[in-house]
Amino acid sequence: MEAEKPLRVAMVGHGFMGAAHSQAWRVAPRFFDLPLRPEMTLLAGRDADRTAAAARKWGWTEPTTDWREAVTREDIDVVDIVTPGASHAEIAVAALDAGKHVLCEKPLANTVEEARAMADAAARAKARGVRAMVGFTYRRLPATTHARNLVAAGAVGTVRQVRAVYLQDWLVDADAPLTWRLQQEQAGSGVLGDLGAHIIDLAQYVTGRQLTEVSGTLETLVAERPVPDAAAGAVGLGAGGAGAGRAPVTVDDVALFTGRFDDGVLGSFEATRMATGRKNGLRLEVSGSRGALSFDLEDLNFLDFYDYTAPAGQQGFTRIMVTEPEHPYLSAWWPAGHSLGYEHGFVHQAKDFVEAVADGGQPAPSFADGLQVQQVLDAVSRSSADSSIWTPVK
Ligand code: SOE
Repeated sequence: MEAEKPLRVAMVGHGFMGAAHSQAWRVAPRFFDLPLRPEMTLLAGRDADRTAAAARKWGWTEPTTDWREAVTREDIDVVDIVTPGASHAEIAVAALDAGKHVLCEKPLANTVEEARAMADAAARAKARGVRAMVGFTYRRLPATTHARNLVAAGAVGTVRQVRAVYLQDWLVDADAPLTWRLQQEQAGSGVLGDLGAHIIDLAQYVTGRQLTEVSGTLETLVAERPVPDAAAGAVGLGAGGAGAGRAPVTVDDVALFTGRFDDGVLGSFEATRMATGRKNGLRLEVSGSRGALSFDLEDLNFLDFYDYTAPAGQQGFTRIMVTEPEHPYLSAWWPAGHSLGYEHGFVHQAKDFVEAVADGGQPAPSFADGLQVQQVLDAVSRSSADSSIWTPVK
């Protein structure tokens, strides 16, 4: 039954994440019985024509080139931030201080200081019934929540080790343009914050543990790239215009780090956009005393489980098809075996956010959770700056 009370949303930004969030706001109330009815009221962007086109394409009632409208207008209840990280803090703090609920894409910010300011603003706003959530959507796939539930139920026994990788290859071509994700001032970091943030959050979510110390290496493999003509002016890459040439890459291409969780368990992490042939290869494996769990985002309807307690002749990884109605989120969708996709994590995120806003609960992950991930990212970056972590072979 459709909710009566609207929840009027303004989204700031309209790139790849803008598309994913737009679909989520449109689809969530049609598959879940939500306590509030999301309304796609306002879309804010920098360029008037492109923002108007995006609003028409994705179903937003009104475009604007002034994001502050999202914060000041009385007919807006939620500000959904899908811009590059450089603007997350300014928009989120203004929105929370104005009494708007906020959903903000990952990573929460570009620095720990910005993330802390956002978490503080969220704490102030919470006292007034305003809620904030950071968008780590991979924890909202049925298989990852099922994995978390299995670990918590002791299915793998004592957790011994965690290993997580997030492998993409869209930067293997040295002539791939210098877009905002490759600029320190826009993105805060490279693959560390872009993909590393995902595996940090997911490893912590599935194991129910938090990282307390790390040792890492960041590397830039391609030192300069072509400046995209269209973006040259927009993201401060100089005069822009045709043939603006090449500019230095100011962020990491590869992030490798080890981590120790709060109970001493060790984890290994790799995030790269240079893994030739890997398109969206997030893999998480938890090794325990009684078994193991393995998740592959490129095969996201399945979870592999190994029962170490089974008779020797019956041991082997079992492919659990996580599509049964009793599995997380699935009762709203199709019969068993009909599969979900990348976009469903965003739909589940919108659903969980609306429910938390309606019942006054604390959406997870909170901005405090986002700050903790930012602190892990910052620790990896600081560790990488310390050359003493390398021991010469001799
Ligand atoms: C990077 O290519 C990227 O778009 C990330 O920024 C997203 O967070 C991830 O979901 C897909 O890959």
